Amino acid sequence: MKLIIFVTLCQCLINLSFAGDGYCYTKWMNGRWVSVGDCDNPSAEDVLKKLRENVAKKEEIKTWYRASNGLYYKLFNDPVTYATAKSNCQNRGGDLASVGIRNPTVFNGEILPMIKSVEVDTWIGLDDIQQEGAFVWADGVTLSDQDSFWSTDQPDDHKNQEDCVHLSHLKKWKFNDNHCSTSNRYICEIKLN
Ligand SMILES: [Ca+2]
Ligand SMILES: [Ca+2]
Ligand SMILES: [Ca+2]
Repeated sequence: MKLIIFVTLCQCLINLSFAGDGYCYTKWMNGRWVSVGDCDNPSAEDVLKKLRENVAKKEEIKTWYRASNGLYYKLFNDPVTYATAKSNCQNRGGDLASVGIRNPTVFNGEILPMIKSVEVDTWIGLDDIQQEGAFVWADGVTLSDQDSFWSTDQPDDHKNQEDCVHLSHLKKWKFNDNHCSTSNRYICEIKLN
């Protein structure tokens, strides 16, 4: 009897694992092991895996260019739509570049030399998707006249279809609004804590 209680106790301890807000454990029922308790939440193993992934992501960001404003930048050369560019940056923990673009020192001295290496248009984090004519930076700041570097006659919302902003290589890297579905390369910006 004592032996049975001991074995059962050991099995419980072995199978008991902390998961989310509660406990998830396996129990021998009707001839098979079944999961009992709070088993919907991620296991401790999953949480650890996620933590390791985050550390690896952070290490990767540290290989990016660190600008004088303390933020990290990387230019991605695969041509994608504005939405894809944005989500690719967000998946890495940042967004399309905004803070550094409206900082003349960082923009002219650090970002432009990076972008000028190849003459291709580049998405930045600026659009008027939410409200026509009201341009908002990726970090939520409203575009002001002070940080507007539009090329001549832009933004023109050509055919009422241009809501996403890129740096135009044909227009001396000034801003141009374009179709968001156009494929351009893009520059991400990330703040590491
Ligand atoms: Ca529009
Ligand atoms: Ca527009
Ligand atoms: Ca335009």
